[in-house]
Amino acid sequence: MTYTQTRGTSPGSADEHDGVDDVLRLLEPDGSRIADDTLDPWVADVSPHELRALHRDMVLTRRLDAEGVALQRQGQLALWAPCRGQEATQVGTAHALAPGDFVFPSYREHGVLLGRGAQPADYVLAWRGEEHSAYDHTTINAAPPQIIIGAQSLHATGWAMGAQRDGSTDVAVAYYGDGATSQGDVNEAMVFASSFRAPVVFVCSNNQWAISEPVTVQAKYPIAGRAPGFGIPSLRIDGNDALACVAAMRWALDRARRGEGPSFLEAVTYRMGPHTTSDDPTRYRDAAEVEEWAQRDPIARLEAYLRAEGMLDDSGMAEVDRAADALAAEVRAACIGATTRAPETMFDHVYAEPHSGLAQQKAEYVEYLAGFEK
Ligand SMILES: Cc1ncc(C[n+]2csc(CCOP(=O)(O)OP(=O)(O)O)c2C)c(N)n1
Ligand SMILES: [Mg+2]
Repeated sequence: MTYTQTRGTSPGSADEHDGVDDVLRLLEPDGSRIADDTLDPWVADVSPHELRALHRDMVLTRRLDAEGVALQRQGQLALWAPCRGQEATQVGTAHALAPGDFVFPSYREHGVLLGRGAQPADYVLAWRGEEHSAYDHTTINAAPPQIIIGAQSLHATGWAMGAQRDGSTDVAVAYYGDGATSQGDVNEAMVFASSFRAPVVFVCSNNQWAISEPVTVQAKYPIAGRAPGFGIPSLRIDGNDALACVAAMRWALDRARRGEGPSFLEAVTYRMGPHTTSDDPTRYRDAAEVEEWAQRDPIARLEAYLRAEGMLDDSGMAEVDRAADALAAEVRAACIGATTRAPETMFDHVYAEPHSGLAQQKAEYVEYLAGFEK
């Protein structure tokens, strides 16, 4: 069996491996371009146009994320899970996908949805409680944001096994966090994916925290290092380097399309904000740590590279900022202008066909609601 064992996967103590610099990268935190034998071949053809698109989508994601937080603070959304700091992982990996691929995101993957072509309402309606699910999955090829930690890894593996049986070259992608790798679901999904050589990519966004638990408590060995034990090759990449994320994802997708089965990416990144709008991270982490990671900002890094290469200037930046503000305004309008449907319509799309049990539940619920009108 062939494993791709890379940096961060050799045996050793936790102390040797919790280093965030033990990763593959193409852009240093200051934006300078470095070579990497594993990643370089996968981005040799990336054009200035694509690089600018990556940067633009990252700026749009950050702006959209800030709008989500603001809408929650103003009482327009029940909850929001901020992705600030994780834009390179999300936008970079999504950028490498083909239209037929299908993503299974967590609740934090706003930049992945942007990459799939989500519409303004798609980001907010579920968080406002207007929809069970956020969007039409067949339009953007994305499953609903998963709240049950790690469950989407099983759904992605099942979808991939279906695609495999259809003889398709489409690939499933499961996005989950560092904390999710401690869940049984994720480990079961990896066993199935490996056993059936399912065309699935596992993208683990190691943002250093699972709510208030630091990754160092639950991972005494690099998370990417676990995958070869399942027979799944892995790469541990700098998740704040958009170019490295594109490269690694292309590597993984290519393996899947060629029938070589699953791959695992550990994208080492940082959750710059709270876990959700219900969380206060100052209770459990130091300001110094947040400040340290601010120096590794994924957007500033790509911006510095593009400016140094003459691919971006002030007027280009101003245009991107205008586009970001326009998206935020559209998201806000979609949120505030949403029509609240009758509560009993929540039964409408649970099953493809109606059945008597569901009809009974709906009738009981309507009767229950009527009790409040007296
Ligand atoms: C099965 C399950 N257990 C517990 C929770 C509560 N919970 C919500 S988010 C979270 C932490 C997840 O951390 P991680 O996988 O690192 O993802 P991140 O939130 O950092 O993106 C937990 C324990 C849940 N939603 N589902
Ligand atoms: Mg996490």
